[in-house]
Amino acid sequence: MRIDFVNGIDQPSIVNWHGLHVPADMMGLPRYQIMPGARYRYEFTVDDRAGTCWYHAMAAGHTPEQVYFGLAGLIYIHDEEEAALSLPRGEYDRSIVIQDRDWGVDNTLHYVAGSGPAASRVALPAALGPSGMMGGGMMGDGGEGRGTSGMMMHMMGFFGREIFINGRPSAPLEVATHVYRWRVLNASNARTYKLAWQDGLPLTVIATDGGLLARPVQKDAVMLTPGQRVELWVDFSHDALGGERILVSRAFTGSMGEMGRMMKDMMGGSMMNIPTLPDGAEFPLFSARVTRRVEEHVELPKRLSTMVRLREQDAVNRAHPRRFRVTMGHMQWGFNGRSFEMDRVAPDEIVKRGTTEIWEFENNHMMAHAIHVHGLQFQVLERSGCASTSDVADGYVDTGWLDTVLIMPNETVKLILRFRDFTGTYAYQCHMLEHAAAGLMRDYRVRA
Ligand SMILES: [Cu+2]
Repeated sequence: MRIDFVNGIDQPSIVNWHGLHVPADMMGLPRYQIMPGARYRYEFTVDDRAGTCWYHAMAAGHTPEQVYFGLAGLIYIHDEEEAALSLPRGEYDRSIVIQDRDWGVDNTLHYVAGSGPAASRVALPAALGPSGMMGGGMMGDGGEGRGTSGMMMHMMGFFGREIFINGRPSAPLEVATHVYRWRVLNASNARTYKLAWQDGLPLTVIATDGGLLARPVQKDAVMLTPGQRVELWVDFSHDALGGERILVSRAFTGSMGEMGRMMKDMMGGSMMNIPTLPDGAEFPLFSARVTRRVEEHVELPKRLSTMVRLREQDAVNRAHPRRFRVTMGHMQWGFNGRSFEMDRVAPDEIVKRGTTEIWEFENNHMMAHAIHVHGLQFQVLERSGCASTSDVADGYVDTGWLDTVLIMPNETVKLILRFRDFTGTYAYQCHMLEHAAAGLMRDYRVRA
């Protein structure tokens, strides 16, 4: 690929290729961000499996708002293994990008930013004022325009009241009596979805972040956290003309946890930035309406791809997995107590090229996180903690290649990763974009 990125906005920016395995200086990390009017040339070879990746803007301090206002899109990768399958193609291969948004009073998109002109200025309830729990030292570092509302959003993430599909609010999807391949991306800033059909029929999953599964799996619901993709096999071929099916996000517990409830109680739940559509609520996403009859049948393949499982015994650190604990201090998120620093890698964030490692991410916090490792696809070895018995665990699709993984409160997930070939400095982060902007992002280095 050769891509020239020209920065036509009035902020620094760069484009991150989410999920692609490319050299570190082609990843589009904040240290490569360019100024307004400048140009960055990407040149890399795509050697990933077939699948659905995406790209989005990154910029120190500006990632959440740039993605929110639209700087994101999908990348489809095809290969021969996929081409040999009879999967739905052309108009039957569709992208479904899910995002939550808020309208401002002037009917434009509204984002309660942590800084800049869009920052909301709301009155501080006494409990949250300078002497309250969110006050004190935390208010000092914000600079112009940063209010409590912005600070809280940094910690919790943005949760919009309205669901947009492919950039449009409440637009029904018109379908034919045919089988579809739906490539579903959660491009929301912070909201996790529990995808399910309203009528209770199971979903047929054929792919995750890193491409096709070995074989299709049926799920009553699928958890999709920010940054993740899932591909669904959706069969409308026996549906009646005029019929309608509704995809919903089912209720789930534990994501916002105590923190969300506490803040909601304090602020009455009605103010800007306190979600009126809480994370984990049940709500419809969109409806698919059958408007056209076609006679063509496509059979669901029994086998989809060759899934190479990475083996725990091949990991160089199998006796002592690398541990990353999500931490919080001084209104900053962090991994092991360290927040994002441009161009800084700690000694325990350096791995060796050509090795396989086990990384354990531990979340003892009251909020869920979306752990994303840049530059590769990994696999889940195991999970432990309370979420493994909750109403969320059934919705994990942990059998495929992933680049982003949901960890619920009090959950630990053990990942296996292979650092194949490129050396250089990559990143790992929470893909709840406000969390990353508030520190939950670090670099890791692959050395020769
Ligand atoms: Cu997070």
